Amino acid sequence: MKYMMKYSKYILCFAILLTAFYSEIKPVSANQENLQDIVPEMLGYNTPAPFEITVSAVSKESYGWYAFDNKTTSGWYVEGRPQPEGGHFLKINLGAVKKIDAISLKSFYIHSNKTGASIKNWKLYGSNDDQNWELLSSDINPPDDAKNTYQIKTENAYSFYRINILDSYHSWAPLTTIGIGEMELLGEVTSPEPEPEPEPEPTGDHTLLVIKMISGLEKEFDLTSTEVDTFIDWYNNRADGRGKETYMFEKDMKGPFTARKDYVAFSKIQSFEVMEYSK
Ligand SMILES: [Ca+2]
Repeated sequence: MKYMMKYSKYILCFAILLTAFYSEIKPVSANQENLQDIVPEMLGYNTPAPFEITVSAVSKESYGWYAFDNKTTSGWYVEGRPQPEGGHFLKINLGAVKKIDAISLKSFYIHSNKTGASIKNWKLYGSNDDQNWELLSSDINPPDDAKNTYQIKTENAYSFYRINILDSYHSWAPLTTIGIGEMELLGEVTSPEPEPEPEPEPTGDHTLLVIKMISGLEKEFDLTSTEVDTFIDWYNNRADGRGKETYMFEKDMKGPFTARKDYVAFSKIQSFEVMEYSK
């Protein structure tokens, strides 16, 4: 009872400390520090899997996936084409439903002056069936080559995201010239759940030692392999004339006893057998 009182105090102290510690940790709302690009460096339209990129058109081998290849010198580019309804688009299938909190856009520079910026009006959509699309955000990208980030205000998560570029700073209606140098879909990256510790392999963990005495009596001991090794060492030493005549086994006790010891005399042992088993 005395010990219980003592430990209760420690448990109470620990609980208070734990409460104090956790009350300091507040849920963090999405901000740019813990947002990461959920699209990896793309090496092709569908490499790596399961990501898949499609575009409305391409000019001069400036492929759609160049907007996700992590290189600002390359980009998706459409030059002087008629504009389809809703504008030229770049679409990515993430292969899994993921919420995004922001996007970043970097213009693909057509010319080295500011009239060559390839993104002006844009609209971002999300979908889970590639048919029904929710408008998530739209804005005007400034005519510069900086990476601009835009917050997305939606609680919905999608597997398809599509950006339509409606205009650039380098278009002559009715033809449009548009492109994206780099684009990021930014979402909160949660660390994966830790893998549960594997169950220890039970094989060979426990060993049954059966000692046959000269009297015909058999004694069985449920031991760990280390305890069996200790016994065998004693037995071999004793056979060489070293060590004590008796070996003591400690047994787990049920009942009012504080300990139970079993003594086996070397000279009374006829043979013994060791059997490993799984629990
Ligand atoms: Ca690029």
